[in-house]
Amino acid sequence: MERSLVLVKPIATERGLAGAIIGRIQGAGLKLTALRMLHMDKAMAEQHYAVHKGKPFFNDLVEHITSKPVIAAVFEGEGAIERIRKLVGATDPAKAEPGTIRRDYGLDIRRNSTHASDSPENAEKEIAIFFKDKEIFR
Ligand code: FUP
Repeated sequence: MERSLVLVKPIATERGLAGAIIGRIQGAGLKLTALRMLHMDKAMAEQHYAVHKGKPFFNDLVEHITSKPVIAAVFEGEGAIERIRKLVGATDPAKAEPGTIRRDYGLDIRRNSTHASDSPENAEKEIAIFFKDKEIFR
């Protein structure tokens, strides 16, 4: 079974969209196995976005993700990563397909409402940043 880490970013948590975003993923048949609301600090954000360190948008990205609380979730299912990435849509909401989460709820490329893991390796790394093993259920 594959696992994916999903973050409802500050802009979407603040706008009351967490239920809708999590509901879409559950509605597509993925199993919710962990959930928490937290305010990420800078160290946590830099760890989560480590692959983007040094890129021009890195500081703004860290600033947004630490600006207000996020909701972190683990979903499990066959092919979970690709299925969730499809539901979430392209990074830039303006380029995301109609009916995707980012197209419907994102404001711009940085405030695109939702993060979803892009590979099994990254998913496991990201899940470990947010959850202890005993906090994930099956
Ligand atoms: P994604 O995997 O779709 O979340 O996209 P990336 O890993 O390429 O980017 C991670 C985050 O960086 C995105 F959610 C938004 C932000 N970003 C920018 O702010 N500007 C860019 O040009 C690219 C990404």
